[in-house]
Amino acid sequence: MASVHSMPNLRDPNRIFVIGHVNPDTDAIASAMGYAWLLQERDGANAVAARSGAINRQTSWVLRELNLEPPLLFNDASPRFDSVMRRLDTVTPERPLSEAWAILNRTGGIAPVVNPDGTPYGLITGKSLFNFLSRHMGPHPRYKDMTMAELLEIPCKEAAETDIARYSATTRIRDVIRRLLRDEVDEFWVLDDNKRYLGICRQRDLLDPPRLKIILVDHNESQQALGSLDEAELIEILDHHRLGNPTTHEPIRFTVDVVGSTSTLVSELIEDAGLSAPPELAGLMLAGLLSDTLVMTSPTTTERDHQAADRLARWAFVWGAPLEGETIQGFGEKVLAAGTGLASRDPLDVVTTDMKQYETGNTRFAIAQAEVSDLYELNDYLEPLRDALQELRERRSLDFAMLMVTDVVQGDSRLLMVDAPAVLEELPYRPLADGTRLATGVVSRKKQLLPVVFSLLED
Ligand SMILES: [Mn+2]
Repeated sequence: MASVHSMPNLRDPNRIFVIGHVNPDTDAIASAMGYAWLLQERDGANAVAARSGAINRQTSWVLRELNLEPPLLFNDASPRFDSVMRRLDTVTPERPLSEAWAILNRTGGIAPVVNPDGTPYGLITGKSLFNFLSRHMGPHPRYKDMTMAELLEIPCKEAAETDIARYSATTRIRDVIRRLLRDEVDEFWVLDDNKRYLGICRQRDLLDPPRLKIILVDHNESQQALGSLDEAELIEILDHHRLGNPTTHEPIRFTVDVVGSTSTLVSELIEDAGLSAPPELAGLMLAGLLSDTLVMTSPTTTERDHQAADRLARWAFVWGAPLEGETIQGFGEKVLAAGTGLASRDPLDVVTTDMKQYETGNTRFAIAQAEVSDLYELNDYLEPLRDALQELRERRSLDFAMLMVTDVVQGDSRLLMVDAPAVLEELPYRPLADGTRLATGVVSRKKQLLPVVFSLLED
C-alpha cells in the first residue's frame, strides 16, 4: 500500500490546483474552495482547492463550525518525482525469474524486485540480465548444460541489479536533476516516506516533467504565492488586490476587481452560472467576505459585497444547515471574534500569521496585520511583538517590518515598526510616546495603509 501523502498526488495532468496566498486568511481559503467547487460543478473540471501554509485561528473556527475539511497543504509547485514515476508491476526476490520475465515483456524492459515488506531489492532489466548471464553462463560448467526453462527457475534476486538510486516521491526533481543526469543508470526507485516502493522513474521522463496547473485566487503577486510558481502552468488569476502579477508565456484568464473580497467574486460567478453553493461552502465564503470587510465596515466594501453577503446568506442560512437561523451581522461578529486577541498567542505567530511581503525599488518589507477588539491590549505586548518583528525582519532579510494592530470594533489601527526608513516618519498617523503610531479610521492594509507606505517609499 502506498502511504497517504501530505502532498497531493500529481499524476493527473488535467488536475487544476486552486490556491490562495501564503499565510492564508479566511478569504483565501474560502475563495479557493468555492472556486474549485464551481469549476467542478460548472465545467466538470478536476479542480482541487489547496492552501499554502497553516490555517489561522479564525479560519479553523469557521471550518469547524461548518464541518468542512481544510484544503490540501501545498507549498511548492516545482514538479516532484511522483509526477513522473510509473507504478510498475513487481516480483519478490525469491520468486523464479520466469515471473520477472513476464513483467519485463509488459513494461518495456524493467521488472522491479521488491521485498515482502515493500522496500526495494533491485531491478531486473535487459542489462542486468545480460550481466547475470555473462557472470554465470560463460565459464561455469553447470550453467552450460542448463535449458532455458531451468534458467527461468533461478530466483529473481540473482539477476537483479541492486545498486539503484532511490528518491522520495516528494523530492523536487529540480534539486537532484544534475546528479541524476550524470548517473549511468537509466531507472530509479521512487519511494514513499517509509522508504517503500511507489514506482519507477526513467531518466528521460525527468527532462521535461509535466507542469502543474495552478489558479491563483485572492492574490496575484509571485511574492505572495506558493514556491516555484514559475515552474507551474499558471492558468488563471481571480483577485481583488493591487497588481504585481507575474508574466506568463500564454494568455490567461485574469480577473482583478475592486470589491471587498475574492469570495464576493466567486459568489457572483456561481450566480452567473445559475448555480447555488452548498450551505457549508456558502457559509465559508460569507465568512471570507465578512472577515475581509470587517463585517461590511471596511472602506473596501462595495455595493456588490452587500449583494454577495445577501446571496451567500440565502444559500448558507437554510434549515438544517450548520448556520440555520444566523444573521449576517451576528455571524460576522463571531467570525471576527474568532480571529482576534493577542493574549493567547505567541508573538511570532502574531507577526507571521497574516503577514504579506512587498518590494519596491530596492526596499523589501513586510506588513503583518492582527485584529483585536481593544487597542489598549497592545500595550501589554509591545516589547515581545517588537522582538518578534525584528526576528521576522532578520529571518527574511527584509529592510523593515511593520505590524498593523487593528481594533475591529472602533475601526482604528496602531502601527508598530522595526528599522523603518526615515521617509516613513512622514506617515500621516499620530506618533505615540511608546514609538507606535495611531492610525485613526485605518483598518485596511491594502486600501489605506499600503498606498501611503508605497508613495513615501517611491518618492
Ligand atoms: Mn481577500
